[in-house]
Amino acid sequence: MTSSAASSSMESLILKLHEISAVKFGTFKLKSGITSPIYIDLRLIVSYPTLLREISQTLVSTIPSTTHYDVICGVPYTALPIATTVSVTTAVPMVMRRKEIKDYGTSKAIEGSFNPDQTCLIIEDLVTSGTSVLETAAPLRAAGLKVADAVVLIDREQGGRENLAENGITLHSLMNLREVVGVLREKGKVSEETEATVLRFLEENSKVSVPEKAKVAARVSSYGERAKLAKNPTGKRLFEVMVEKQSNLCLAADVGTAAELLDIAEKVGPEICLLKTHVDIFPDFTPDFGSKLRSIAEKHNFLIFEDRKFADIGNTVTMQYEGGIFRILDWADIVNAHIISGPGIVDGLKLKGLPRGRGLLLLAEMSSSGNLAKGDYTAAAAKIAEDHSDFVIGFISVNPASWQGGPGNPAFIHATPGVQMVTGGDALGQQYNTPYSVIHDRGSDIIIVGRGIIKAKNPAEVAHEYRLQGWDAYMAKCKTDSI
Ligand code: S5P
Repeated sequence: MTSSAASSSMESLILKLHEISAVKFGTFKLKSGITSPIYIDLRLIVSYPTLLREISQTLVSTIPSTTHYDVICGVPYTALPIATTVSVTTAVPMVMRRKEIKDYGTSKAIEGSFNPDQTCLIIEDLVTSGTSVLETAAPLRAAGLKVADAVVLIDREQGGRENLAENGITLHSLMNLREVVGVLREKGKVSEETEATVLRFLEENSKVSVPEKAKVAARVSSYGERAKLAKNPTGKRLFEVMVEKQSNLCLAADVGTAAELLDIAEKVGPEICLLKTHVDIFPDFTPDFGSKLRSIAEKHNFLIFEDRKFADIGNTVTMQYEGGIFRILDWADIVNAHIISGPGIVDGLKLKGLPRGRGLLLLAEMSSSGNLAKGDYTAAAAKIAEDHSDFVIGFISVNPASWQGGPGNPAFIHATPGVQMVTGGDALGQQYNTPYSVIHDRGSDIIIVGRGIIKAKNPAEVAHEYRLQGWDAYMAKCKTDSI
């Protein structure tokens, strides 16, 4: 399409969108919390099939001819009819991303047939920060598809383009808000004053690129720098392993037997910095389990974290840590503890653990819905950690960016459970966030992934994808730091 043809079809679209009230002026509170003088609601277009076809055709002409794609995927829900129309008119097959993964049936995140090495173009109606596009790119990439481009009808110019570029996605947009309001002003549809208000809003909000929380999360140092700050040898080692393996992935290996655990540790070992166990679920636990797991950990260079969640008084936990059938102290580099019983629990565990160079994570927050670890409780965990920074290496946390003062002392590691490629939960209260959101927006350092990996057909492959996503989110955060 020539540029004048392109601009006249853009003009015609803007006028039609205005006519059906898909473009509104007034005072609107956006999802991001900011108040906008302009609001675009493209959900309406399903009622105007001719317009839907026109949008789809114009959108296709926006994609540079050099852009290669084998399949397309619309971001649910508004862009689904657009993607479908594009697919029907261009005969390029479509795939669909499920917003919620069913825990029955096939449990697929991506519906449709495709080959894992194909390239997928993402189609979106409106981009603000780019978060929705990223949420769709994640499961597509996890399924093996390459995602390098996204095409959008309207770019709100609020950081989405930059955010997507940081994640390897080039954004192609048909128009931006400035153009929308410019055309409407030119055609006498809005007043000069309204145009000025919108332009002023865009000026003032052009840098709403990352959520406020992410800025808090974006603290200075890299994992490598932070290794130097860690006082505990295991905490230091963990940071170092993360850098050596470019991995901030912890596998929650909640499999049925010790034999299965050793098997998955061997397979997924190259991808992870940490392997988390719940040894008390194994019917076949034997005293040589620890040494077997340690030799796999040495071979693949990862640390071992027994998720024992100690909760008793200091004296009792010393015995639970060292004794019993499991003899956790002998083989687990890291254990964790609730602080419900007060700081004595840390003293107790430290008594046994510190001489062996072990480390402790405190449960400052939990991922399950309705949990009570929040507010003053979380703040108390942070304080206990500071008082025992020789033994405490960090926290199990969920949203350290929201803590007062953010994730805090960079010597401490934040590890976050409740991670899958898509947000959602299970039937028993677990709540999931994406790797990007956990590392980049919520200010954590390590993603703890269980069923997202162990229930996959090929756990090693999926773990690889989680590693890449976790690491990319960390790299994106490092870039934000240097701004
Ligand atoms: O708050 C928490 C703390 C932990 S350690 N929520 C959690 O889910 N965990 C653990 O993380 C939980 O015991 C399980 O081993 C893992 C999450 O597994 P997934 O299958 O839901 O990813």
